[in-house]
Amino acid sequence: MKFDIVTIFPRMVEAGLTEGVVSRAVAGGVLDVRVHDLRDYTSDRHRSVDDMPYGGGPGMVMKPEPLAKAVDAIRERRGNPSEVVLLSPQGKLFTQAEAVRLSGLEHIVILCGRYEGMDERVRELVATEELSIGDYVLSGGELAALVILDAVSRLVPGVVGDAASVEADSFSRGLLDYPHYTRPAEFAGHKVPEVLLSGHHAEVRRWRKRVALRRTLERRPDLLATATLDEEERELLNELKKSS
Ligand code: JF5
Repeated sequence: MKFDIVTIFPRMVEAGLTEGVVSRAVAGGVLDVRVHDLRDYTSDRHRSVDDMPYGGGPGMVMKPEPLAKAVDAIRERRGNPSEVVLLSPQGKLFTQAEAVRLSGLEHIVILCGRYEGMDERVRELVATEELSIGDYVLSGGELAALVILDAVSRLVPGVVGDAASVEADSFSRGLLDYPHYTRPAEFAGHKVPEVLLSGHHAEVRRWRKRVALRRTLERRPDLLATATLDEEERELLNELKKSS
């Protein structure tokens, strides 16, 4: 899968590509990631990427021309992308379902914003969609681009070694994860739940389901509306709702 990331801080994005599963997938050729310096697509002496807002107001706005030129150059050198994603707090929320959708595409361009925002014509003419990674303000889209790259990449076959661990991930199941334990069996007075040491596999599965459901009910009840529950999980959830 191909990714092209356009930014005024290429080293910030590259720094996020030097460790972990994504970096190994890039090294192994499963992912093809290029980072582009937006200033390479400016045409003035100062390599300006921003300018004052029409109508006044605080801060600066990203100019449309360098972003349009950068995407044109990517098209010529790397082929026609499946999507051109603009990252901003105004975008549609990026969820695991969105990560699954994007992981099925061949080539994604990501545009990182900075300053107070982008000229609206970038949305109209350059981007094909606008995504937000959550309801908070970042200083720029670079960290959001790394978040999207990571979440999408781990769904691409061959990026995460163990496919079962991708499948088991919290949001793939639509519920929060159950608690995990490893040795020692007691740490600072806190014991590992007895059932996990018992060797009763059916009991372990049932306990994990119950605790995952209880956590989801307490912390993220919104997830229960869309989660697909099996028979046993529906029963456990009804019991939990009665006792709470
Ligand atoms: C950005 C102008 C983009 O702050 C964000 C963001 C928050 N959630 N998802 C993305 O993007 C950076 C800053 C300023 C445009």
